[in-house]
Amino acid sequence: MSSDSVAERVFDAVAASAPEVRASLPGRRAYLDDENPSGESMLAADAHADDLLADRLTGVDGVGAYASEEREAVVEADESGGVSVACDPLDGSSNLKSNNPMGTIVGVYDGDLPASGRDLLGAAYVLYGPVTTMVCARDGAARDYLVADGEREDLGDLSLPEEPTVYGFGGRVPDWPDAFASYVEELEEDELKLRYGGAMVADVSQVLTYGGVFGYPALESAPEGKLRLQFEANPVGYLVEAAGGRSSDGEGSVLDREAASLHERTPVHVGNAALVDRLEAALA
Ligand code: P6P
Repeated sequence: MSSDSVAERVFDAVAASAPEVRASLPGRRAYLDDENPSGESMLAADAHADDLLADRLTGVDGVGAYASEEREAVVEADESGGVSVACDPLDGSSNLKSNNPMGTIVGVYDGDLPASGRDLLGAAYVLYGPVTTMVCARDGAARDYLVADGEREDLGDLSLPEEPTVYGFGGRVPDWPDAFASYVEELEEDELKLRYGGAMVADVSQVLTYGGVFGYPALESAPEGKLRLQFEANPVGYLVEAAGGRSSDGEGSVLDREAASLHERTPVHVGNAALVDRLEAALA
């Protein structure tokens, strides 16, 4: 069975689940008592999306394991062996209260987790915006889709625009290291516009649509940044690189970053190659 067919089947299962995830949001805006493995509060919507996707994705032929930001350990599927799917079931769920966009991120890894980004066979995100869209990538190519009634409608190849226009970075400005803050000042002088909405998928969609750079950098108070390597940085880095851009943990592609534990965090920056190159030069 070709790994591509498994990756495509995972993408189809995520698309098929999208209407149910979206429909589940209105009634699940309350916080649960428990926290996720990263110590963050969990919404009822996080738990529901995670349970739904775990059930669907462990049922995909060729998937041997499922892991998510919301679960301490990897869930073994019935079938032994096969690919591992790493999922952020509801990325940016804190946007639910303010009714701003959120997403679902998946990475399809060839092997056990935690894995290197170079082990990715494919990656995708769903964006729950005014309409539901999806970006999928495998074999070095990214494609854009509309998701209607759980089906992917192909909108064609996705490539980063040549000319960047937007940027968005997480963390508080006073908590940015000086070298990073200076880099951002230069972007402003280059007339890039600030676009930051608190959900990685939505902010990366701005970058893929208009060109630019998104990141959650290393902070003085948190040198590892905030975003998770397995569930956010690797899959999104893979997508943006497939769309002709670059990813970086500040030194090199996030896909090359050593994975020591399932829930580890990493600084991550993605976007037009020239802007990411300049970032690495600024931090060197
Ligand atoms: P902050 C959402 O919680 C998330 O993991 C990403 O989707 C998003 O980019 C980031 O954290 C937002 O973090 O500190 O701005 O709330």
